[in-house]
Order: sequence, then C-alpha cells, then structure tokens
Amino acid sequence: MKELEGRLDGTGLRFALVVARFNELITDQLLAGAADCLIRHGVSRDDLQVIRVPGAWELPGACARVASRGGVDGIVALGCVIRGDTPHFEYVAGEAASGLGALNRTGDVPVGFGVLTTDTVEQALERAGTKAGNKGREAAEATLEMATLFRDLS
Ligand code: INI
Repeated sequence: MKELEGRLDGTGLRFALVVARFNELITDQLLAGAADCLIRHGVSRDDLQVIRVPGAWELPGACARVASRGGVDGIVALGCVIRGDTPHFEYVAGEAASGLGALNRTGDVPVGFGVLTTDTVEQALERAGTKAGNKGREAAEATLEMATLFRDLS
C-alpha cells in the first residue's frame, strides 16, 4: 500500500499571511502564532509576506489575488468575527468561510482557514493563544502540510 501525506518542513517555501485588522487585538495574536509556526518549521522570515486587509469580508478577495499572482506555496487567512446583536455576523463569517473554501478547493495553492467565529470576545481570546491554543498557529501548520502535499501531487 502506498501512502502520501504532507510534511512539516518549510525549507525553501514561501507563504502569504493575509490578516484582517478588525478585532486586531486578537488577529495580531493569530498572526504571531502563524508566523512563529512557519519559522519553527524552517520557513525563512524573508519568505513570509504579511498582507493586511480591513476585515474578514475582504479576506477571500485579497487571498484570490495573491493566489493568482503566484510566488507563494501557501496562504494563511487570519481573521476574527465575533457575534453581535444583529445578523451582520452571519454575512461576514459566512462569506469569509465560503469564499476561502472555494479558493482552497479550486486554486493552485492551499489556503488555510485561520478565521475565528465566536460568540464572545472571551472565546476569541481563548483561541488566540490562551487556554484553547492558537488557531492561527494551527491554520499555518495545516497549510504547510498541504503545501508540501500539493508539491508532491503536482
Ligand atoms: N469584520 C471582522 O473581521 N470581524 C467582525 O466581527 C466584523 N463585524 O462584526 O462587523 C467585521 N466587519 C467588517 C467587515 O469584515 C468588512 O471589513 C466591512 O463590512 C467593510 O467591507
């Protein structure tokens, strides 16, 4: 039986980290976790590009342009959508998830989903480097694994 899976070796790979400024107290922590993960796995700091956008709504458009421009092996999308009193949350979170999902399925490079969708600020903080880990780090690690897998599959 032959098995194929990605590796956590980022030597020579290039990544774009596309990060939303909305809720930046939290997204800055997701960014720190994602960058630290990739560097620890061998990605050169010079091969990381950080691209900032206003909010999670803007993530799919920016990631699509980065993907079509080329020059990266993977993209990590980072954002934080916190539920409010109106249906606004559903639209922003839904569009970010479906837009990034479509891009991940159809593009040449993997797009990691490091977008928190939570009911409260506390839940978001827990997932941005406190008791529930750092979802930016997890998204970066998965993107690295998929980037090496995509290389092997191409
Ligand atoms: N953007 C976020 O990233 N998180 C949110 O929680 C959020 N809320 O709640 O409104 C949010 N809104 C802004 C949105 O992403 C766009 O930047 C804005 O609508 C302009 O297009």
